[in-house]
Amino acid sequence: MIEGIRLRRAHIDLVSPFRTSFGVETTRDLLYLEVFGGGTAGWGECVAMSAPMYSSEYVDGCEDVLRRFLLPEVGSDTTAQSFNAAVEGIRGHYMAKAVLETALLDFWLRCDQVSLATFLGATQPRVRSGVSVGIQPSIDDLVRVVQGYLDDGYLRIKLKIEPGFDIEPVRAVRSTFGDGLLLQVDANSAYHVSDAEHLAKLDDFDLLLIEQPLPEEQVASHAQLAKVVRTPICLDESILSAEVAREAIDIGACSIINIKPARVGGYLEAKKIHDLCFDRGIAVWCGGMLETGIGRAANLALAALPGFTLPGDTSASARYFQRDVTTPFVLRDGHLDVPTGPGIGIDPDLDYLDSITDRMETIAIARG
Ligand code: OSB
Ligand code: MG
Repeated sequence: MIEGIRLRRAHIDLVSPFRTSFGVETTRDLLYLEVFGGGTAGWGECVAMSAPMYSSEYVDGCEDVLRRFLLPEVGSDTTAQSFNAAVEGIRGHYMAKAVLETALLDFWLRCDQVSLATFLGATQPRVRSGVSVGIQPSIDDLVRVVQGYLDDGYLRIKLKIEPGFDIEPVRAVRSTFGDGLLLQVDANSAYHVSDAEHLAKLDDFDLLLIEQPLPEEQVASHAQLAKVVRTPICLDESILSAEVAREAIDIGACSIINIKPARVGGYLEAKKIHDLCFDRGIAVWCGGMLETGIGRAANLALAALPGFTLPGDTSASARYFQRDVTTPFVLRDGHLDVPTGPGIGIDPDLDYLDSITDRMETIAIARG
């Protein structure tokens, strides 16, 4: 039975600034939920950033929505499934919903001694790791940074691009590292459909995909773009549910989907998107939001499902943090192991977590 929920706010520095077309991240502003009862604790990590630049959500906003609308829905026997049903009428706020869904899933799976990977239907013991490379001050810097990640063993490189840092950086990386490199780009919505001819210049570089070139709301424009650009289009920000995914696939807006559980309200919806894409022959891969070990563990469970045929952004702990909040995830032959323990399969180092915690509060649950 659930006895209460702890809400914890913390922060952790990134090993290097991460620049995208929407801004620069130097620190992760963290929110964790811990659903506890009977000596068991289930964990969730909120992926929202400090500011609403990737999407409209931001971490302080998530805390507000959790306190006002989501946490009051939790009673002593609330499951992830019953929670989702209870908050169906609350629009949006996917990342806020996802952190609570994950903590509930982790709590009950730990009670039942079942791993999240098994629960979701994972078929792989380890997953191939790619790495997302931020926009660099110069092309020389970029080539150096990519070299470092390849030396670490990453199996796929994703370059962040924006207008003014796109064709030439991609050309330089492709010509330096050769045709064998699995290479893709992510624009984080920085272009307009009128940039189609410009983006088609990327077709020369044999990229696996171009991720989210246009704004989130412009799903239909991606279908237009797909008629001009030969590089496969992958959607990230636009895909907010399995229903949106179905529509996007139906109109030809994407041939690949980046599944981020937190962007779609949690692991149960993420699994639905996986199943839909599996049926429709749409390749998927698991994205990331610079998660610490708590969020990463759960993403690895999902990434082990059979439809995840492309390497994800699920990188090792050392790519992000000097010291992670869990036992570090370490790259071995370019792969990360999928946790096998109950629930998300890993526990935070509470002494270390306490040392980076800014404040913590226990929230009483609704009765019944
Ligand atoms: O668009 O995929 C993205 C990080 C933060 C916000 C959005 C994105 C990203 C990444 C890095 O690309 C993913 C990761 O390594 O966790
Ligand atoms: Mg992306």
